[in-house]
Amino acid sequence: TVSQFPEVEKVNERIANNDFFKDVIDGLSSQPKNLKSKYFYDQAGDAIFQEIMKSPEYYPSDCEMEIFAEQCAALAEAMMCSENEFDLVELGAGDATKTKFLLRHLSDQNIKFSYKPIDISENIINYLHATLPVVFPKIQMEGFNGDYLHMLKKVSSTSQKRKVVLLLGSSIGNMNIGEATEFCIKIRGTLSPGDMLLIGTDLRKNPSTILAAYNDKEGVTKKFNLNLLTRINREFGANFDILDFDHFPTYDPLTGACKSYLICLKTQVIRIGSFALSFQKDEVIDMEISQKYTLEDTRSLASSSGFVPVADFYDKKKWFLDTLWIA
Ligand code: AVI
Repeated sequence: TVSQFPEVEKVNERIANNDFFKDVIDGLSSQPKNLKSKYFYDQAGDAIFQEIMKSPEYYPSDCEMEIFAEQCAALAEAMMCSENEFDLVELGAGDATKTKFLLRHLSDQNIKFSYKPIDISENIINYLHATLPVVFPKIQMEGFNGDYLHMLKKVSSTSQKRKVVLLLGSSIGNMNIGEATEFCIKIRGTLSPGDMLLIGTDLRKNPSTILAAYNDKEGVTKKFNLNLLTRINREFGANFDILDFDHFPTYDPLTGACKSYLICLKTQVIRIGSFALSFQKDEVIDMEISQKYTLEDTRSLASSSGFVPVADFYDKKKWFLDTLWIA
């Protein structure tokens, strides 16, 4: 049958069996309402995240950049890079800005390894394949496009070499402690004794400094959160008006949980595909957690997921920690 509304047909076709759609409907039908922050990163979201990293309040990327810019020799030594040939596997490589410092060091030292970036964005993997061999002609690289754990399993099943896995940028913070533990257990499950994991965590510090990083004056973080509503409008023909929602970040210094919510400013019904979802005035949508860690938190994450910590790398302010674990 030919629909009278081909646009609606197109949307319906796109949303059948779509995980993003299912998660949106599930999340917005739950109490409290929630959306998964992993969906922030469409093309516009990627660009807004770049803007966040340049904002004066958002310190985590600068801190970790400093660690990579200044401590590559120590990192390489702790990772035992000069021993047997190994695979350097990066989960969520992005444009590898920080990792390039390590790649430069390893390449200059003529250390034998393969760089295996994994990213959910095909664009990113294509970009790395096009650019890295030009900058680092001596380095072997093979990119993998897909889900972190699936691709890590694939890397493990296709290479017998020792693995050093990078999970940078405090990505682990976008899971609560329970999810982070489960995730690290799964990573451990793909690794063998002697393999390593370097994990970037944002540390607890003055609560005002943390809160400001998620409440920048320019409103970039607000735009980042609202962009997910715009994405839902575009991909599923929904009718969110972003002016009806406000950004509300919180930080609890007792638990280290930094959270972002969107607040609905009026009672309304939002249509998404064939669903009609009620929103009350002042109702919140739980959008994102950015968990902040103590050193002890990282230690218990390591031990509950089957790793042993071997070295810690801090920036000068001790605001960020890259902690290296061995399986
Ligand atoms: C990607 N992730 C580690 C960022 C963070 O700090 O949680 C995402 C972000 N959300 C708001 N600002 C930055």
